[in-house]
Amino acid sequence: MHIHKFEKIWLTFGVGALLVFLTVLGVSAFYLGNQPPSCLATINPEKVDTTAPFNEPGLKKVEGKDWDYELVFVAQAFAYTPGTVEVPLGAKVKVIATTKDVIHGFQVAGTNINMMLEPGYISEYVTTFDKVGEYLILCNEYCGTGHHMMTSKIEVVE
Ligand SMILES: [Cu+2]
Repeated sequence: MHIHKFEKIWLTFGVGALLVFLTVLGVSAFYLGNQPPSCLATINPEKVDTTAPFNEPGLKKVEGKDWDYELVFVAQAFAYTPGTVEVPLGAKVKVIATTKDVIHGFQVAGTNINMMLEPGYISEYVTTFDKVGEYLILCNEYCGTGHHMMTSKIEVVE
């Protein structure tokens, strides 16, 4: 079978790109331990209100961990609890969130926090807030008639 020279170059490039991609993915997942924000911790979605830490949503200072604060959010149609939260500037925060009903999004505009909240799963993301300002939290998964009103706010203060 005759394969044209350009065809060969293109095939080599395609297969090479795939191998590079799989190598990067493999190193990231199995060596660096990167995982999706909601793949390990589970929760009974009917008992969110009585399960720690979701029985006390909001910001909490923690000791002896890799982060200084834990910021707990509960999502349900069509709101987040808490509605507004203040975070001190420069704080290393672990955002912990789940949903009580359907799938919701959890995107913090202007940051790289963008998680999907799935019923039965806990989504987590560790970040540092190093700029003062107001950060809008939006739902980016269509969840029903009030979806467009589903917001919350993080205020980073000195
Ligand atoms: Cu929504």
